[in-house]
Amino acid sequence: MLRIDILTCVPALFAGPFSHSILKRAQEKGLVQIAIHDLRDFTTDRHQQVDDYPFGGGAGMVLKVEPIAAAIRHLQSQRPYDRLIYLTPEGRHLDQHLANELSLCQNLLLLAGHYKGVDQRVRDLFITHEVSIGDYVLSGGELPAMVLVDAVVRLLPGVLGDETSALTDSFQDGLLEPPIYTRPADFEGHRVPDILLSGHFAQIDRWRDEQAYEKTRRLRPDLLADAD
Ligand code: 6GU
Repeated sequence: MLRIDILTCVPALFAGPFSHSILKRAQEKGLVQIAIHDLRDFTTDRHQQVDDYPFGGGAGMVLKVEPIAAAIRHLQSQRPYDRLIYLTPEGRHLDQHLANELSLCQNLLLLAGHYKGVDQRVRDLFITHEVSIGDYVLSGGELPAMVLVDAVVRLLPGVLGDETSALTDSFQDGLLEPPIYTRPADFEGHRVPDILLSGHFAQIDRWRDEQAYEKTRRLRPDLLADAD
C-alpha cells in the first residue's frame, strides 16, 4: 500500500483531481492513501505566515523554513519516508521510468512550493529528490504534484482494470499507441482499416505493432534512439 503525504499552502487546489474517477476509486479500494497537509497548520504566529521577503532583496516571496520543518518533522514522526520530493522546475524531469520507480515506494512526501520557492535550507536539510514536470514555469508545485500522483497511482496493481492495464500504455514499452477505432465502421466515408474488422487476431496484433512503430518513428523518433 502506497501512502502519499502532500505539503502545500493551497490545499484547496487538490480537491478536484483526487476526488474523481481513477484516483478516487484507488483510494476507496485502499490501494493508495493520499493526505493533504496545510502548511499554515504548522505556523506558530498569529498571522499564520508561511512566506516572507527574500534576504538581500528581489521580487516575490519565499516559503519560510520553520513551518515546513515543523510539518516535515511531524510527518516523519508518524512514518519513515522513502523520498522527500520537492516539486520545482529545477528538478529531474518526470518520465515513465521515474513514475515506475516511485510506484514501488511505500511512503512519499511531496512538498509543493509556491511563490518564488522555498528557503534554501529546506532543500539542504530535508529534501532527498527534486522533480520537475517539464521546461516551463508554473505558478506553484501543486499542479506538478497532482501530475506526479496521477502518473504513479495508475501504476499500482489493481488501480486499472485488466482491460486498461498500464502495461499497454504509450511509453511503458517505449512506443506510442497504434491508432484506435470504435463504431461506426464507416463515418461519412472514412472507414476503419479492414484488418481491424477481419477477426484475425494474430494479424491484428502484428498490424498494431507495425503501426505503433511507424507512428513512433514519425512523431517521436527520439524514443527509438534511446532504448533503455
Ligand atoms: Cl515542479 N514547479 C513549478 N513551479 N513549475 C514547473 C514545475 C514545477 N515543473 C515544470 N514547471
